[in-house]
Amino acid sequence: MNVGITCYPTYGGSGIVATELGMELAARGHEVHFITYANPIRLDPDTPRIHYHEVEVSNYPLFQYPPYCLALAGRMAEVAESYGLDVLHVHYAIPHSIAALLAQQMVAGARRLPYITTLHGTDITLVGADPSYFGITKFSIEKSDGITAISDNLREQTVEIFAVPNEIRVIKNFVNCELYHPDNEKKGAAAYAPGGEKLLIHLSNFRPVKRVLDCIRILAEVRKSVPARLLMAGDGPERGPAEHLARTLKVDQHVLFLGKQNHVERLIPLAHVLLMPSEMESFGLAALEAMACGVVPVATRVGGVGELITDGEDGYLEAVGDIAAQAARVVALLSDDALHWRMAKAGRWNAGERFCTDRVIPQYERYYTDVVNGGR
Ligand code: GMT
Repeated sequence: MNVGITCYPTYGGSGIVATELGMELAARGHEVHFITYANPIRLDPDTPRIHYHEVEVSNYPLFQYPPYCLALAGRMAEVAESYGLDVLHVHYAIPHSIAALLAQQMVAGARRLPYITTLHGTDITLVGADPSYFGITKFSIEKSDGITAISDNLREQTVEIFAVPNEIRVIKNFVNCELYHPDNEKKGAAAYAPGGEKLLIHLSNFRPVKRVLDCIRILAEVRKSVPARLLMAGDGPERGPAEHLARTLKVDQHVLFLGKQNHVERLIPLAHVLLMPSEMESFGLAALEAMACGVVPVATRVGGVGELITDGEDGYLEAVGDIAAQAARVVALLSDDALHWRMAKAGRWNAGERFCTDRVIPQYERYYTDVVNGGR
């Protein structure tokens, strides 16, 4: 098939899922066309059957806001006509879904261009629910030829918030278990923990919804009983406040702010525990990547996280903001090697059995076939 993919190319779960999906589809023989404003961060454009089409947004003094959505729609239509796209697959509803609808109408005289919208989370729970975007988000989702959501929870939320009558197919996040795997030796950890301390890791876009400050508070609590250090991978608006809090709590010597990382699959396996104290998480891709690497997640009981982590078996789920409870779980894992080993093994098994690419990519392929053939 000729598949067009649009996503946010910067750091964020939806862009990562879209990029990895495109790479996997190309490996399976599909021609995959990324239509984005920048090369997606984990995309290697030299990969066979991967094509990258940049969306250029020209500015003009009249525009206070350059009309990205229009430039995107125009580019989607051009690529669809030039390369004979069978389907457009957009990740994150706003504004990609409405751009796809415009592109579909632009090429309607020449070809049928069905589009699939994959909902990732904040496009429904936060941004889409904002009154200024609500109507257009609902409209563009309902006009989609296919809709997928990355968890049962997100599907339920979409129905509850937007009363979408269309079928929403749940296709969960996935991980490449060959690329993401445990490193039992953890030799590279010495670079981050020269004193042999155990490592905690947090990965995110440092948005308020991630509760990044909680990671610092948890580390401060954990260090009262176990010498540990914290790797903070990513960047965003909460980084400055987190750095400030680390100094205030006198743990700044034990927190390493690494910024945006291109190869998290090399970094994650060095840690023992992943902290994911989010306010909301429709699935929690970072926790899945950690589990594939034998790193045990200590997370919050929100959204779709319970569809991935079985509390007490392959990770822990605690209440949002309950620092004491999350820190106690981390301390237990860092002080009991047998417990850590058992849970890490269960997590790796869960990731491989239920969420590896081999299980999930065929679900997207089947859905493309259904949508292209006219069904939903
Ligand atoms: O978490 C973010 O802020 C990024 C966001 C995105 O759309 O890029 O992530 C969402 O999509 C991920 C991939 O499908 C999910 O694993 C995350 O749980 C989800 N984030 C939220 O729901 C907050």
